[in-house]
Amino acid sequence: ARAVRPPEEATEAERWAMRRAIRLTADPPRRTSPNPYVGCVVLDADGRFAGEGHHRGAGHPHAEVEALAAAGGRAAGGTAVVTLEPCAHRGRTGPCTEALSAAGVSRVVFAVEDPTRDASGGAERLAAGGVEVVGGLHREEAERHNEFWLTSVRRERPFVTWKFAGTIDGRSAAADGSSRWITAAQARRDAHALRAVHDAVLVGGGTLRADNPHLGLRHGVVGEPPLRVVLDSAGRIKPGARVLDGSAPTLVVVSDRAGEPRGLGAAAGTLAVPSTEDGLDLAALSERLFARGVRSVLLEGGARLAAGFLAGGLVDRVVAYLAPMFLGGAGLPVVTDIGVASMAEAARMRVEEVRQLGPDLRVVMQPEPR
Ligand code: AOF
Ligand code: ZN
Repeated sequence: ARAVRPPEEATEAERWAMRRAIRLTADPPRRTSPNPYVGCVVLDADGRFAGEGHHRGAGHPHAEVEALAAAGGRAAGGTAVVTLEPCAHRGRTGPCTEALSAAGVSRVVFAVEDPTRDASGGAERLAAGGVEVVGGLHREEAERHNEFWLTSVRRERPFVTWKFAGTIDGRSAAADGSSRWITAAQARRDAHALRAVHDAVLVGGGTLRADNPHLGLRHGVVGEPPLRVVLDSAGRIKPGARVLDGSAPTLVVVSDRAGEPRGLGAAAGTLAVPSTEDGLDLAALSERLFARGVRSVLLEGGARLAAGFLAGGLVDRVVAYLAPMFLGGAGLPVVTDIGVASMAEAARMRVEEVRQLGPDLRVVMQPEPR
């Protein structure tokens, strides 16, 4: 097969089309999981705009098919510019390589290689069929727009964002347990909005019992509510728990050694995962959530669950809301023991962004590879 050409070979019109295709995947924001965000722009044989489309979610046509339909006969001899390598497989819908060939497209420009086992290989297939293929155009920007999906498919577990609110000395509550409020309204609203962009929200058993959280969308945040996942290794959740109100799907995670929790009715599904001496096996939990189509998880607490994810190398991003106050060593830590005894073992982060929200700081970090 002929090689895929480098991004330098893309024309000005194709660069413009790729920026537009990437924008199609972002505006308006919506959840497509377990599928990726994909946008496609078709240019005619003279390099003029002929049609565009984006993917609306699992079971819906792929972006290429939408864009080809919009372009109609003008696709023949033209170029398809797409944010993800066209698929070569028959999944819920047919292979886009075939749809592109059938439409008579003579050139395909894509941004990011498809990382899935099932669908990859489209670029080689198209090139072998005599279509000119350019890969890697605006790769970084396209990666950013599909970060959750690409990362999760590559790691075969969901992208995990750990969010916490704490004092500048890393405390999430005072010695007496009081924690209202550490951060001010603006930070709390911002934190809340993170729920709308993740597939699932996860809390541990301690938080479930202590806070009885609802985990839904409030504060005027619009969107599809995320799956509420609560850890309840011993199966002790109370039927009156607020996560069981039926307003959004809920999954109760139990140890495969414990019995099924009773009295949940239709309000929640259950997922049994293996446990270790430290509690539920979080790597196994992550894999199982991925298998159920969850591509991103917002980890909301508590300190022990965060420690498990952090120590297990299962955190992909940290969003810390830090209040300018001290609670001192008697306060409760935002994260419990992560097995670090020396500086050499510290869980180091790279700062991606720092912002002030009202009186508080918002620091976004990514773990350094260990
Ligand atoms: C999409 N939308 O626009 C493109 C995708 O189950 P299926 O048939 O929808 O196939 C999903 C896979 O197809 C997906 O994981 C990705 O590898 C590939 N391309 N998927 O959902 C699209 N172009
Ligand atoms: Zn496809």
